[in-house]
Amino acid sequence: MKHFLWSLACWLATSGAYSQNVAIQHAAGRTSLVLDGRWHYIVDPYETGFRGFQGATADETGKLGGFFEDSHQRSPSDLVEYDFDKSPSLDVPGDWNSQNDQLLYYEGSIWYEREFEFHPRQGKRYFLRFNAVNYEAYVSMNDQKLGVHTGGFTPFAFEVTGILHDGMNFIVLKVNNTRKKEAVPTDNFDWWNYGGITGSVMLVETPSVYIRDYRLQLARDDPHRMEGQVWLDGAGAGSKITIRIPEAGLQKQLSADHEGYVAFSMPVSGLQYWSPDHPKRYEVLITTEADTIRDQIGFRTIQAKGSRILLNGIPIFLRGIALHDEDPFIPGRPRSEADCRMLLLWAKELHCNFIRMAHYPHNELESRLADSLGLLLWEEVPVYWTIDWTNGATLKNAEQQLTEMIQRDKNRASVIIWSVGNETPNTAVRERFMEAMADSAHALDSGRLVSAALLTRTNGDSVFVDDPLGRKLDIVSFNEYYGWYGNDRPWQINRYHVSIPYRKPVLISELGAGALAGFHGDSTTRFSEEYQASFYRNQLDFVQRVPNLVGMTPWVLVDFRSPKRLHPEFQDGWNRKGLLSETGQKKSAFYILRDFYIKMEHAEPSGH
Ligand code: GCB
Repeated sequence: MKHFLWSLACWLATSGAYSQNVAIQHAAGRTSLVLDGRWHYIVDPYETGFRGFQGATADETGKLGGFFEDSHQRSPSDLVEYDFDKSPSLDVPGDWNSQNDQLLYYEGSIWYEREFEFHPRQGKRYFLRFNAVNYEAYVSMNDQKLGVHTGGFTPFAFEVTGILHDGMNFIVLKVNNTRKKEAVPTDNFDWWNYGGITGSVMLVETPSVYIRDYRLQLARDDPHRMEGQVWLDGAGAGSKITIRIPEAGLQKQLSADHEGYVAFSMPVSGLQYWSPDHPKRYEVLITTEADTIRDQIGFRTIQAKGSRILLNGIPIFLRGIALHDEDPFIPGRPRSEADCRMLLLWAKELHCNFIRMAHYPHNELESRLADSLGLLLWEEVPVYWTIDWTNGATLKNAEQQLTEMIQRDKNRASVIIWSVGNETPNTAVRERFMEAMADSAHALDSGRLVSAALLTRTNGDSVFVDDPLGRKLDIVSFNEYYGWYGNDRPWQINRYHVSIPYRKPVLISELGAGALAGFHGDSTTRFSEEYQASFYRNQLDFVQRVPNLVGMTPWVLVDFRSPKRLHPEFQDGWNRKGLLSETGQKKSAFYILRDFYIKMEHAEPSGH
């Protein structure tokens, strides 16, 4: 259709301001049009959609999002040499790599387009919200530029009130997943670089004054006090807000300031606390004159005291597992709630009460599922390995991703730890960057614990967990691969002794060995199930000697795709450290860890 042809070209020529990215708390709880389904796409490796036929790219003009201003001469062929209507389509949500064999390794730009009919209602506001797009998204609607979002795993939204037409509408966006040194993550990481619109897309309706965001949690050190904030959008000073938790007999009237903001604190009694054994959630209603939002929220406290972690005041051992956000049966990013549920239920089957969501924010359905299933979570931003430490824009980007993750999941009882990174080498420049990240995490959410997966220092049989970043963390977490990397063998694991100068809770955030499901040998045969089983037996002895250990998240629940795993017989592009294979087959080590966790479960007082 004509307007599609016109949109791409016209977009390039238009300049000027565009909408700001806005947060919408609990978008799924609002009236909305879900725009999931088939979207047309055009693969554009040469950036023709941006540059026109002979023009410069945004990068060449030196402007981030410079395409908005780029009105370089374009050939008339711009207007005829593409056609969304005749182009193939992809499922949204869903990465492109898993939907077309030719796109398996594709890294670059793809244009998406979707047409829909809509009739906006008088007096309402509308927001176009993306759950996640990897990595950069340039979004327009009805030929109007909405904005750019950077970062592949967190939600963003643009207001489209006044841009929406009564009748047919269309969205065009360019998604680019090129790895870059200065990006977060950087250009080298051990997972698949899935590109595309990987989360749901919604057109969300709100009243003109609406509840943009809210936070409700127990005070960190007081289970008898509830604290929170509400942010209204479009409100004048004195706007009335009511918070109700009918089942708990709670009601509070509030009055917003001139910015629509109010913070509150109220005593509570008789609450049933949320815990893995008792994942109790309450219906919470927040009401203003024109708006009501309902959410299901669990209430619990989480504290690091001395060398322990206390859930609702009771010490807890975190029987964890690390997880990538990948459904091995696709294989690709989970697309539905059922995909997400399957992953979490495998962790439950292992008798876990805790999951490390590595190495980036996972599908937003998962923290809600974890709330309902009784799983504690560690959530992380992709500050991984060798980030561009001295680049100010990189730090800004990492902090933005951290902010968006915390904004998204701050009401989830399941989330107890924010991780600011993984295996970042100990140098002065990195220290500055990572300390800033830890400070930001604390400032953004004082009610949760902050950690990072640290590297260790090994000297002979002595292991030191003395990374200076530990000073800034509530939990000192470290990764170790004794018995796998180097010349180590499983039976040598127990020669190591760990020293940690910090008097803080300690968590082993990774330990693991590879095994190809169904490949058998003995405990000396690498990649055999027997090797991995022996590795786990020895590791489980070793970890019990680690001082102040409050939990562990072995690497990893399920084999996952990684282009860095090159062995033709055993790996074929898969990291094989899963306890389950990519076909869901449980390896011997699964049962060893499960039995250990069953023992730990029975030894623990419950946190509720
Ligand atoms: C690590 C990384 C993780 C890798 C893992 C491995 O230390 O944190 O992302 O996948 O090791 O398998 O080597």
